[in-house]
Amino acid sequence: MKDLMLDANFPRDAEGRTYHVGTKPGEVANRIITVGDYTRARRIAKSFDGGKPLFEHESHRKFLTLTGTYKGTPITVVAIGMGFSLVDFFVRECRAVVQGDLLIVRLGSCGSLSDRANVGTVVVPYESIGVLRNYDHFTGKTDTSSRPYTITQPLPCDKALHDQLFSALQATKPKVDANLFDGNTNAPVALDNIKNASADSFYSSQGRQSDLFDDQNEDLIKELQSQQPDLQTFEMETYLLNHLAIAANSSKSVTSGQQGTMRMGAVQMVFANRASQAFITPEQVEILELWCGKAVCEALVSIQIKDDKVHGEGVWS
Ligand code: R1P
Repeated sequence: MKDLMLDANFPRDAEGRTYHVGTKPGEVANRIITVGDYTRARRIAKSFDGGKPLFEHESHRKFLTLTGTYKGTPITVVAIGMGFSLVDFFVRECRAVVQGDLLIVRLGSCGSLSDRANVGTVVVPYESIGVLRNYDHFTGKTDTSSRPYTITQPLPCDKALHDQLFSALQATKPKVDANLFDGNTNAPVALDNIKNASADSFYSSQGRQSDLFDDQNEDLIKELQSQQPDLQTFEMETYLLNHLAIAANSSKSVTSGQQGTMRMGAVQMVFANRASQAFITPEQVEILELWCGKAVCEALVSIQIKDDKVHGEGVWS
């Protein structure tokens, strides 16, 4: 941090830059793609008009924001890192600097639970459940009937975004060398109508086994699959995005009409298959990220939102 922050409740500098993401009004578009890492963010920005962003900012906390236009419409990519707490920083701080409706799509990697979604497959989930470690259970500070993991009810992704994402993926599917995808001439494949689970750990709450910690997760995957038969993917962000959209849309600022709504979608690239132990190659990753980056831009600009007539003043004007 180099600038003086004002307001301890929601810290910003004198120009309105937020404390962690570090952007101010006019630097973030109403259509946002969020990703885990910088390489993916820069690959997506290759689909922007002119092949590059018009604005970029790397914050002291390592959030990377790239804003440009796609077919003339402003669009922003934010690389946030991993997990629920960074999603919370990202969504709340971007909401604070953008007026009007927000469309947010997470383009992330995931693990799959079976051969239905093999490595190299791209999945568009329609809903997500949360799998959360029940901390009190491990310290005995709860009743004896407690479970080591809390499995939430599913929360939906936005239906229109889900459908547009899947059709854009099909429309932009690249022709690839089948040798790069184990001889599968139909690869890479996109699947829709999949259920996702977002976990609060890459390890314990995704059922990975360890002798180094008491995780009590030997039966977790079986339990999840029996409760949620459509469940195919594990990652660490989508559930909280869907939850924050509900929280934002029921807030005073939205119900009073002062602020626009928030809608979430997700595209998940299968990097690992937990059943077969297969893992994606760097060549496959590059193909998927370029393909999905373009498809997500297409889907985002195909959906009309309230602010489309003017786009407001910004780095894109
Ligand atoms: C774990 O390796 C990370 O990869 C997935 C998970 O959700 C988690 O954030 O997403 P990204 O590829 O977007 O980082």
